[in-house]
Amino acid sequence: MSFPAGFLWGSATAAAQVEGAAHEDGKEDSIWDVFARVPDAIAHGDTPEVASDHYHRMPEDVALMKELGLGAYRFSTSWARIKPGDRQVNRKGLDFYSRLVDELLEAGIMPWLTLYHWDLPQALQERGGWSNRDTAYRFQEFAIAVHDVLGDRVSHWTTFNEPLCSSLIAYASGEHAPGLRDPRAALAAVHHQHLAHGLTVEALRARGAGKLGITLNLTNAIPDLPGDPLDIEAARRVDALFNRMYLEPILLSRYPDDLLMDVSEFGLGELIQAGDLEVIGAPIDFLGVNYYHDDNVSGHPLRAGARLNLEPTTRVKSSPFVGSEYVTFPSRDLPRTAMDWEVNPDGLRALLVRLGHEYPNLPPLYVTENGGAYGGDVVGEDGQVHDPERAAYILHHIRAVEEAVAEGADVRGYFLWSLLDNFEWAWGFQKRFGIVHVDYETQLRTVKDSGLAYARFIRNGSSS
Ligand code: IFM
Repeated sequence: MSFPAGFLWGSATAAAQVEGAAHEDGKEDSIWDVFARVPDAIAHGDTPEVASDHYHRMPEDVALMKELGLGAYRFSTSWARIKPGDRQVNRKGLDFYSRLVDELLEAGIMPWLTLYHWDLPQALQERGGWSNRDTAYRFQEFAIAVHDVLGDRVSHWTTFNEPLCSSLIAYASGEHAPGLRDPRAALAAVHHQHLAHGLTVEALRARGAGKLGITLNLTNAIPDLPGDPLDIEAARRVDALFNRMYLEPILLSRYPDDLLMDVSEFGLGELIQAGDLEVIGAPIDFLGVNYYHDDNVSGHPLRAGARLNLEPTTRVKSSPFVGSEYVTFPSRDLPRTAMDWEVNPDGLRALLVRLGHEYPNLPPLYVTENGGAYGGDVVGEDGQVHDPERAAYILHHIRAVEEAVAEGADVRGYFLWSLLDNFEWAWGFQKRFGIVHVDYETQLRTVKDSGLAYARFIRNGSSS
């Protein structure tokens, strides 16, 4: 395969998913520590307390990354570890990241830092969390504290990972911490996270930070029946809510008009203060794209559900924002992962190409997450983990990125999700995304066949 010179090959994790040490060295509760105590919030009662124990095994994990030949490692910083209770800076917490960055640089791996991957300090949640505008200013302070210590060694700074999840899924669907079902609070969270992003880009830019960007999880919203007006309308609403509500403020300093009409009863317009959109649209140097699957959308859930033999309760989603019930994935005849997500590499190609067509001022793109959870990841008698489906998933998606580049998309890197098996949020530990298997009893790491294939690919440009 051929990729532009300097193309970055990496892997990614997030603090709450891998670190553990949830109450060590001054770290206080994040909203995920608290959510994990709510009965039935997380599958099997799993918690992020120990997770993949990366906090204690960091040097060993960096050595593994080196063995795999990774060029970059995308990790996130835990706000509750660094500014516990949002009071003072906790030196011990920041030291962990300082040691991690040194270890990575020593191994020749570029540190790619994400400031926020969903784990708000609980103390701030108690003051309203992201539905409180003040949280945006507290985030800017947190970002500055991290930059003051790591800015000399970290070149790439991502403000937020997937704000869609830490707003709508956290505040409206109730599936993520803090587990609320309040559409107004969810839209306030969207706007305040955007504001926090813009304030932070301004502040870090003024401090001479290297490259600044944000990571969005984007999708192609496909009308179930291409000519059906209700399906087309439902897909438009999903596209506005999942894609354009994030892309347009950040890239174009505006919310889409159709979105503002769709959600008018929930007060988004009233939250926007003079000057906010200019701050939010502060120029960025890269856009991170996380891609897992498309969303196949219908405004006729019963019809589509019956045609596709879907269980209405599990496959038909309703949303206060979409206006009517709609059907999302999986509804096409494609293979699925253990998350029941369709495997559709061509969706990644199409997304990367169309972003360049739709946003003329698009900065360079990085695929900051892509990967698959599969069942059957066990260490066999031969001491190996044979996961051919994941290996194929990865190589097919890499090929899709190559095709997108050939069609003109300015993609500069690919980060596989995830380096390690980890705490998959409300799914707990059962869903394994890692290219390195983690035995949660012993914390033993075993590189899976997919990890070996990715390493060969990085080395030779092919998996053989
Ligand atoms: O594990 C998550 C990650 O935290 C954010 N993006 C999607 C991954 C898989 O669900």
